[in-house]
Amino acid sequence: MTIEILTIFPEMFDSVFSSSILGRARAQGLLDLRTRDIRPYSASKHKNTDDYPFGGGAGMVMMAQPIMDAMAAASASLPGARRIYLGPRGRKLSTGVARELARQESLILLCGHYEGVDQRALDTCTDEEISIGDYILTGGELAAMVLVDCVSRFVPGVLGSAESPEEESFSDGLLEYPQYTRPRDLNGLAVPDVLLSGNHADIRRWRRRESLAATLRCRPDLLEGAVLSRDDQKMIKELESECSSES
Ligand code: 4G3
Repeated sequence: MTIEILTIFPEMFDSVFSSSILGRARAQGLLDLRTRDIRPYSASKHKNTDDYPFGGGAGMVMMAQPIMDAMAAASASLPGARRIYLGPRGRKLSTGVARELARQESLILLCGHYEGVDQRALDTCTDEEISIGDYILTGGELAAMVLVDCVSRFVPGVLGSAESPEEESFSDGLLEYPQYTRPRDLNGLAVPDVLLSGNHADIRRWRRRESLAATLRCRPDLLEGAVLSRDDQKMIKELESECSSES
């Protein structure tokens, strides 16, 4: 999968795209992550990319011209790519949206700054707006990094052959069960016995119960959209009665 990011701060992406799983996936040729600096596309004498808002008011607005020209160059290098603007008005990023975007061959991400972007650039040069959550950032760059990271997990091979994004938190709509590693005894803090029992059916049942318990306790709203078996529903009933009998 190829993702090209249009930004006035391309250097912000260097360490994130070179480290850990994204760095490995790029080295393996599974991901092609590139940035395109918007500033050189500015036709103005001083290569400005922002200007004062028509109608007045505080702050600056990113000019349409440099973005439109940078987008034209990006689209020529990646014909047919889905063009996404990262902004607070967008459709909210979720596991489902990430899974859908990972099926695309290529994406172009536009990062805005200041108080926003001239609406004409958004109207003519982007296909959709996506938000990573209900808060404002100083720029769209961090939002683009979050989207790239989240989408990349669903690109086949990126997590490695043993790991699957479908086994992690949220894929079945539930929160994760607790995990432990060595030592067995950490200054008196023990690991739950069942995990050392070697009984894989018991371990699977314990983990499912812990996932359901964590979801019920921390994010009961998620149970609405979760995929639940008869056994799951029985366990939830048990957990609810245990919970109401606690003080
Ligand atoms: C204001 C994305 C700020 C308007 C970008 C862009 C939050 C998100 C910005 C605008 C951002 C988000 C840049 N802040 N919630 N900052 O995904 O169009």
